[in-house]
Amino acid sequence: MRFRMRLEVLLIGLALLLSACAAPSTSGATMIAVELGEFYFKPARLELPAGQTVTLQLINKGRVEHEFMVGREVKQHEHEGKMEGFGQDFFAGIEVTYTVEKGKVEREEEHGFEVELEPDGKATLTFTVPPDRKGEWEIGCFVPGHYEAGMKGTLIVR
Ligand SMILES: [Cu+2]
Repeated sequence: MRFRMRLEVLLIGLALLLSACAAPSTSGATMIAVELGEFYFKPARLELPAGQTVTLQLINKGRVEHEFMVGREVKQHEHEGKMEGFGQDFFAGIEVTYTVEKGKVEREEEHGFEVELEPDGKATLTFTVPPDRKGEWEIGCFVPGHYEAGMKGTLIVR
C-alpha cells in the first residue's frame, strides 16, 4: 500500500515535469518557414515585426540551386540585361546568426547578404529586425533567369 502511494506521487511528479517541458517557448522568437522551388518562394509574402527577433527557416524543395536575397532596387546587368541583385540590401548592418546545410550563406560588399541552397539545402537565419527597416522589401532569387521567371516575393516589416 505504501509503495503504491509513492508510485502515484512519482507519476504525478513526472506528469507535471512533462507538461512543463511541452509548454510553448517563452523566448518570443517568431519562426517563419519559407520554401524555395521552381520558381517561387512560399509563402511569397512575409511579415516581420519590427524590434523583434525572428528565425527564418529556408528549405530548397526544388531540383536546382536557388538563392534567397532581400532588398530594394533590383539591379540589371549592363550588358546581358539580366537581373542580378538588389541595390539596397535589407540585411545591411544586421547581425545574422545562421545554420546552413547543403549551401552557403555569405555577405559581400557588392551583392549584400545572400543564401544559396542546393536541392534539399536548408538554412536558418536568426536576427533582430531593426525598426528602421519598416516598410516594404522584395525577396528575390538571382540565379540567372529565376527572378525573371517569377522567383520573387515581398517582405513587410511592421
Ligand atoms: Cu531560384
